Amino acid sequence: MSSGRIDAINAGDQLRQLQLEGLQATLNRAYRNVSYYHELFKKQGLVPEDLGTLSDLERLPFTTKETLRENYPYGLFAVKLSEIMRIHSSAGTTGHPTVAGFNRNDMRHWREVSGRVLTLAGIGPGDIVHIAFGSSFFTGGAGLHHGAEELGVTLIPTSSVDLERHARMIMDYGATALIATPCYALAFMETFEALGVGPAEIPLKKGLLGGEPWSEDMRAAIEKGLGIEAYDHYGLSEIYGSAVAAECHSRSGLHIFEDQVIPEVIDPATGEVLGEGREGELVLTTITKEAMPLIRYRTGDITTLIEGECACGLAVPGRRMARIASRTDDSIEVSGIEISARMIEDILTPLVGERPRFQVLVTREGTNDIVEVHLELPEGGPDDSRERLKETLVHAVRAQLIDLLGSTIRLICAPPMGLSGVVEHRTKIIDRRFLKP
Ligand code: DLL
Repeated sequence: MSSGRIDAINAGDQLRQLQLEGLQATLNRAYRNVSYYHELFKKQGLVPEDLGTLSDLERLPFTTKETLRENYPYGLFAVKLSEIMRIHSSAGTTGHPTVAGFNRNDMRHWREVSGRVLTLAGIGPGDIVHIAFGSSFFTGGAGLHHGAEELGVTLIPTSSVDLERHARMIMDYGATALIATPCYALAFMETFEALGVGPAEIPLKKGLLGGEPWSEDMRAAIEKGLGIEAYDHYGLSEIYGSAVAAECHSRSGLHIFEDQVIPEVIDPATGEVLGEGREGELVLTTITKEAMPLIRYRTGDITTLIEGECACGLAVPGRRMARIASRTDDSIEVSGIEISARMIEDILTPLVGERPRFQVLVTREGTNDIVEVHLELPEGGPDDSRERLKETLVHAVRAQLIDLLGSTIRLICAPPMGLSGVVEHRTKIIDRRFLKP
């Protein structure tokens, strides 16, 4: 099977057959070679042969970050250590290291799908690609480095040089594509500005940005500031680094590489599998990875599977997903203190009831962080009682957050369903501190 070429696999029956074969091979491999998964099957009273269809996958429990931690570092490897060609690790978004191992076949797949990420963004031979990701332990850099080589672009691997050096290299070598995190792209904008180089003089045409959440506002600012088209791509170290899903020129969701992973979206609270069009936590099962297969791995990332064909018309195997808006463990550092969506929810719930609809917007004025909690007030009730509720809320949010953060806190109450126009997506926490107005 060739997993790299975009035209290799058609959607529909052919893809489902390929997924089923990949799933069965993965389950067998995990059951036979990974004691954690062997015990898990035993506990469920199952053997891999009992799972004969794709929907049977739902009969298996989830693998979580906790599982990775408990089996750190090599407990989930399904091949001998001597067969591992590469070890990568990530501090991830939760601060605990996780390890991923790749054998020769995994490296081949990884190379190919990384090339696909570039192809989807319209980057190919003739382009001069400046990779500003560190390409050591971080899978973003390593994967796209291989992918760029696979495609035969002109590659500039830079890794750890300072921003000014990066900017000068882009100018001197005439780089046409930048690969970086969105925050780094914003920092590039400022560096070019400081050097007195305007967007029209910067040779870059495309930016392939990912590795962290970024908003449409940020995309617009980066496109304007660097004079580029910016594309999103998504992945995680445990599964082919930066090459799990990527945007094409339609930029209407990210194509998930379903010849490599089976995606599910679940309700993070109940584990129930949700259909297309419903927002929840992305769960991935690998179907080609041999060294470290992962079954129903909870990514913690919140997204929606998108129904229907993409307007791009490219035969990318699989469905699309919405850009990652937030994480189940949504949290952010403000004034050195980590605040999470859960923390704000715990303050609001006793006052406005279960599952309050709110968003937290963090901005910066001078050196001061401003935290705005935008909250939809529940429907109904006379006006004066709503006013009283508002006052109580303001008091409670301030009292509990100001002591902690010492920053400026504002509570902004919106009418029911009033939030959608205020902030993009349904992200719970939005960080605009590093975005220039
Ligand atoms: O960040 C892999 C990567 C590198 C992807 C470069 C894309 C570009 P980890 O360090 O293991 O791997 O972090 C994975 O980062 O679960 C998401 O929460 C977040 N993430 C990655 N890409 C995106 C994105 C790499 N495009 C975690 N949008 C994931 C939002 C992203 N979040």
